[in-house]
Amino acid sequence: MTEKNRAEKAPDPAWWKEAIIYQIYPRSFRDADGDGIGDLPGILSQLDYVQSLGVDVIWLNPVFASPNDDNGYDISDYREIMSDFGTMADFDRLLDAVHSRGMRLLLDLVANHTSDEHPWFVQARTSRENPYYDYYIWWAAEHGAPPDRRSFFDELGDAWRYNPATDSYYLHYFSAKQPDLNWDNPAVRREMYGIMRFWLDKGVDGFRLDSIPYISKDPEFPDIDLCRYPGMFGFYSHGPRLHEYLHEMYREVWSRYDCMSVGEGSGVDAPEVWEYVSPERQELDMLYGFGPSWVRNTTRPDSRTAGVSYSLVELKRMFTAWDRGVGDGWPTVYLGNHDQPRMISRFGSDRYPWRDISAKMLALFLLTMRGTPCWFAGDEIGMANVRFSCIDHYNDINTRNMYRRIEREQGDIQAFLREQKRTARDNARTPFQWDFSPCAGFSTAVPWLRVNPDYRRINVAAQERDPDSVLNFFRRAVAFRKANRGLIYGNYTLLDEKNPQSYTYLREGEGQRFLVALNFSRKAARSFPGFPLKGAERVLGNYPDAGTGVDDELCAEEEIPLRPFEGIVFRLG
Ligand code: TEU
Repeated sequence: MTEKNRAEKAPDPAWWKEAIIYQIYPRSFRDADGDGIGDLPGILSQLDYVQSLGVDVIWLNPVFASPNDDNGYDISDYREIMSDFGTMADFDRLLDAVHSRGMRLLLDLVANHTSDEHPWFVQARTSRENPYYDYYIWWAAEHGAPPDRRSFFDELGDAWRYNPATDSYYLHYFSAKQPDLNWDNPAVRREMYGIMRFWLDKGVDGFRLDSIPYISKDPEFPDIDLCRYPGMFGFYSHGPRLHEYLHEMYREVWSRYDCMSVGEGSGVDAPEVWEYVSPERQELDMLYGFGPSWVRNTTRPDSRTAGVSYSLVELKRMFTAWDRGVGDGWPTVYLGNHDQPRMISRFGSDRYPWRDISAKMLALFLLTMRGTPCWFAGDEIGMANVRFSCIDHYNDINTRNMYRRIEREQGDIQAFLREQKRTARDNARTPFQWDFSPCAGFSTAVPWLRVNPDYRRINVAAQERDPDSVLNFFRRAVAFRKANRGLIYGNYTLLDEKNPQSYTYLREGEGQRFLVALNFSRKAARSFPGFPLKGAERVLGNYPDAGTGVDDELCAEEEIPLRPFEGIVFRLG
């Protein structure tokens, strides 16, 4: 099938295309047993709230047994629940309760690496003759120094760690406590498919697949072309047997269940996404890219006067390229998760007077785009970056190890701490803000990570009482998406590629036509869709006076005036 044909085929309906995914970081959602750490009974106790949002699928960050070097992304037993979070009985209760409310549950599976405390690795590292040795990736010391490979979290940046008992180095793309599995070993693949089936047999509805593009490694360990792959990480997602393994996974697991799979597309560029998600290739249902984080970290604002602190033109280009890149597959959209700072601090403004209005505008964006929205818990009340000022307040291994490295290299620690206020992952991991009580109603004990002090203003209890709150607007926008299939299955067309302040697009399909105009800046803007809006009806907007109905004055014009962070959805005649 050509790229053009792929893009033109109408999408087949599927429940996961119509779903809104609500991502819960279990450690931070709700602590039921008073140890300062969120847990499964805590999530269970708040399911009415989750259901009241109108979302359908809950994605839980890893809940498996783990020594928590990387908060559950280092698994020591794939068939057990992390003791901090509860027991298997708690999990079963949660799964039942989610299902009885008509929602579904996704688990987050880490298949690229295990914990170094996983029994496989404990065995593997004892001797080269151990049957588990080949479950991991090694470089024998007699071959000299291992080839240069970078690690995300290692204090020295090195992805190899020497293991005296075997006189060899093991590979770890993440921390030294997260050794990479050897997917070329068929026994490893069988184990992983067995684990997936174990949870699907229990009734879970699918998986988010962590770091999935990294699973295949070139056993020759060639030199990396750093011009093509600056930072090396893009190279990691282009292993020679990756698609063979994903197809095998489909055959062995996904094809046997009514489930969904969404991969973390780290290192994957838009033109390649279809290779993962095109239905005819039988690999994954969806993949989410890293575009939003690149945009924020690497690009300059389009214009100093635009009132946007990053390049909106680049953000639009990125979302549009991803939409096109999936071909006849299906996109996902998101602006924040547990690895990114809070979306409002990054793409809106968490400062007075823009906070609520920009949080609502970003909700309107994600809920009117084509693709399954992945919504990160807390964004529906406009939770913002905590901006810790001292290293002791951080928990994240990424921040702490980078700090140590800069300290060792006698780099600029203060500059690093300033930068972490904007970019650190812990910004998104602070406890969920339920109410006005100490610790924001998250826990009765000292929480594992400090609560954002703004909980005294920003919390669920306050927003439940206010019909104009971000929370209640989020609910309305969710209901609006659900009620209009054109917003789910309709095509997406970008209309104002070059405008540095506004993001305007058409959604057309299922007999409906919507025009969405969003001002991403803190200044008044004008959006030019390129045609007169005659007969257009305002159906949803984030300003309290936006109202609904046909706006004759506006509709005669070819431009839409937008107030700061204003977002409007029009139904076109
Ligand atoms: O992240 C994978 C990843 O590619 C990293 O770039 C990640 O974005 C990290 O935040 C870099 O700063 C996944 C998980 O989402 C992340 O939480 C885990 O730490 C990581 O895998 C290791 O399992």
